[in-house]
Amino acid sequence: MTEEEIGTEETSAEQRRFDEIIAADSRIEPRDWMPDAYRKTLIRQISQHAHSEIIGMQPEGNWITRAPSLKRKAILMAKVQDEAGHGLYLYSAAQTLGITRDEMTDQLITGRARYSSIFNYPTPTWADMGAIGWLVDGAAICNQVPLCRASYGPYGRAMVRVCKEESFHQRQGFEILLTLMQGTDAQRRMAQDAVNRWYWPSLMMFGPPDGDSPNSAQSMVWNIKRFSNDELRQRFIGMLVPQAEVLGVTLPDPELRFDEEAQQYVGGEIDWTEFFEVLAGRGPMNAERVRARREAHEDGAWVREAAAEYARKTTLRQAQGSETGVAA
Ligand code: FAQ
Repeated sequence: MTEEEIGTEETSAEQRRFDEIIAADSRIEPRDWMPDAYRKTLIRQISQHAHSEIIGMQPEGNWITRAPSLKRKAILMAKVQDEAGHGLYLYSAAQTLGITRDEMTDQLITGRARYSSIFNYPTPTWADMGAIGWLVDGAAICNQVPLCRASYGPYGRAMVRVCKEESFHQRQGFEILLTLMQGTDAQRRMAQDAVNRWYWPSLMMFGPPDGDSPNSAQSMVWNIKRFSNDELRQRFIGMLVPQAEVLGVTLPDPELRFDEEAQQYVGGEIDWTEFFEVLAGRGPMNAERVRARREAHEDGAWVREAAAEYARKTTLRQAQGSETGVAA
């Protein structure tokens, strides 16, 4: 047997082992062999997800200094910090696949990386904090609960904690809207206006319709995605309708109705032109979001340099200590 033939045989044995793990609905771990395309898809999805969490701090960060009370401010700060934490778990999960944090950051701040379309919309009023929590975190939970069972171990495990925190985020958003809806006419109008602006973009978070989703089929074979974009979007609409009734807000879709035959709510057509415009970088806030992230990265250069220097000195001290037998 030639060296090449041995190589092919080994690869197919590895491929068989990989296929068995997937077929058994078990988990692939960082040191396991995996096909290049699987690795690439995970790096793509997990890094985009991490970027979304980090860019997603900006729309709400905008209101931390203007939250209407100390209690609201404390809650909002905790939420935005949670999103930073989610970004960090996800960057770490992506790093286990062989991409560095520097590479991912560079892709983001040079505008080459995707992040969720939803974060390219402005937050002009306090009610936007309610609408983001209720709709954006609500959509995030709906999409991410099935990801807790993703076949790649570090991703699935990160999702478990992320989902627990997202459910607190969703409830705090619902409660902001409920308080506004029980307030003055002006507050009710402000809440309804925010729901009107965030409803359609939140449906777009689930990605393009199934027929235009090039990655779904393969990701479902690999047990990364468990449901299609349209299935999850449909589930989300079904969750929203009774919650909107409790809130007293109207979902801004005049065609929304309950289909007796399908036993589910069916909505009007989504404006996919808007979605693809945002993906192409032409949403209302795309340029501003990337600019703010780039500036924050540049402003933080001294922290990274100081940490690297501290690590260098610590390692040096430890090495000197072990040479002289003195603990560092
Ligand atoms: N925005 O073939 P598919 C959060 C891209 S939640 C931008 O269907 P796939 C919490 C897609 O990347 C938000 N791009 O792709 C929070 C692909 O582009 P590519 C983040 C989108 O991967 C709340 C192309 O379109 N959540 O952050 C979008 O199978 C409040 C074709 O699409 C996640 O990332 C979009 N909406 O399915 C934080 C969840 N949709 O790479 C702060 C994990 C699609 O081929 C405050 N991700 N694209 O050039 C996923 O579940 C999947 O990646 C999907 C897309 C469902 C998003």
